[in-house]
Amino acid sequence: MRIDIITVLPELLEGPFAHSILKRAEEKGIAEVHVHQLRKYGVGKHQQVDDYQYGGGAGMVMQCGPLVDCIEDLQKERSYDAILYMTPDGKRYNQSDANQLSMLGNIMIICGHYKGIDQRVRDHWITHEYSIGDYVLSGGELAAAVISDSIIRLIPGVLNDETSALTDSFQDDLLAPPVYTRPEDFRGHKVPEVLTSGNFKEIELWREKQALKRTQERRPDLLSD
Ligand code: 6GU
Repeated sequence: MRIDIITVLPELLEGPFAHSILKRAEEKGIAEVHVHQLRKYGVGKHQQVDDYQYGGGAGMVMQCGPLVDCIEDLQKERSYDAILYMTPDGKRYNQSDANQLSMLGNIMIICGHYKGIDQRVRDHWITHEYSIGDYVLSGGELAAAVISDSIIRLIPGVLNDETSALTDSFQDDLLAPPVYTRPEDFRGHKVPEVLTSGNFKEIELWREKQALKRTQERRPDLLSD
């Protein structure tokens, strides 16, 4: 898998990809992430990428020209299975979207800023629009990092047994059950007895019940879907 991210703030993406599971995936050659500075395609002395909006109103809009030049430069090198635009008015991103995207080969992600990007780019170049929740971020970069992480960790070979995605919350539309580690008694707070019983059938049953209870209490919407 290859992910190309287009942004005016590449620095914002350095941290997430330099560490942990994403770095391991890159080292294993399973996934690669390339970040592109949109300003290289900007116009004039100041390499401008935005302008005032038609019809008036506060806030700048990212222009078609630099974005489409950058997209098409990348498309000259390879074809893309999806061109994502990160925006608060996109579809609310979930685990099912992550599962589907993780099966693709080449993905491009456009990070919006200011009032967003010219609608014509959305209409004619973007294939998917995602929001990562009902709140507003200053730009799409952090959302692009979140989505990239959620996709890459699902690719076979990225995670090992210990970090396996199969037992994640949401993977079966249930939240994950509570987990405990040593010591068995911490300041009088004890680990549920069943977990130290050695009875694996009972343990599995307890975990299923806890997952269901937690989902009913915290996210009943997941059960009704
Ligand atoms: Cl994808 N972008 C921005 N700017 N804000 C968001 C978002 C995306 N998802 C939730 N809030």
